[in-house]
Amino acid sequence: MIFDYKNKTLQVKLVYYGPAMSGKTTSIKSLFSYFNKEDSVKSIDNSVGRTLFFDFGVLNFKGAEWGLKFLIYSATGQDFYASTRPATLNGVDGLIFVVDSQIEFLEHNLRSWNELKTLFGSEFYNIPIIISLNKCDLFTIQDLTQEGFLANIDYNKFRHISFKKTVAIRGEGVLDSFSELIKFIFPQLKVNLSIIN
Ligand SMILES: Nc1nc2c(ncn2[C@@H]2O[C@H](COP(=O)(O)OP(=O)(O)O)[C@@H](O)[C@H]2O)c(=O)[nH]1
Ligand SMILES: [Mg+2]
Repeated sequence: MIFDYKNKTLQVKLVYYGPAMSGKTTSIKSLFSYFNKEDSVKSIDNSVGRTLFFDFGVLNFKGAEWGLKFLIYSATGQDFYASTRPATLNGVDGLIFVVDSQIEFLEHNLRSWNELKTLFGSEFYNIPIIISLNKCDLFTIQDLTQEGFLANIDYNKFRHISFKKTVAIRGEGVLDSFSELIKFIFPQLKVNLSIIN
C-alpha cells in the first residue's frame, strides 16, 4: 500500500491468482465492466488468447478525504512463466484466488495454491484473501468440489479469508468478492465510494 500525501491518494494492489483457465481474466473484465471500464483492462495475450504475462487495470474511487486507487493484476497460472510471478505479487495488499470448481481441476487448483504458499512463506496467512469458487454454473452435485478445495487448504490459519461462489462469465459474485476484499483491507471504510474517470 502506498500513501501518496501530495495527491491525497491511497494506492492499493490487488491480484487475481489461480490456475490457468480458471477465469481470472473473465473476472477482472467483469469487475471493470461493472464500472463501465472494461476497455481499460490491458491483457498481454499470446497467439492462442491465453494470458501470457498478466492483465492489468486501474480503478479510481473518490472517498470523503482521500482517493483510493486500486491497481488490479492477474498472475498467470502457467508453469512455464512461473518467473513472472514474484514481481506481480510484490507488495500485494489482497488476493482473489480464482478456483475452477469442477472436480477434475482440484489438483490443478491445489497446485496453484501451494505455489502461492511457497512464494509468500509465513506471510501468506496475513494477506487478506477471497476464494472465488468459479464456474459454479458447471458444478454438479457429484463434484462436491467446493468442500473439496476448502477442505484441502489450511483455511483456518488465515486472519482474513472468505469464499464466494462465482460465475465470472455472467458477472455473478464478482463485485461481491471485490467488495468483501476491500472490507478486509479497510475495515473502517464507510463505503459510499464513487468511481472517478
Ligand atoms: N462456464 C463458465 N466458464 C467460465 C467462467 N469463467 C470463465 N469461463 C471460461 O473459462 C475460460 C478461461 O477463462 P479465462 O478468464 O481466460 O481464464 P484465466 O486463464 O484464468 O484468465 C474461458 O473460455 C471463459 O469463458 C464461468 O464462471 N463459467
Ligand atoms: Mg487470463
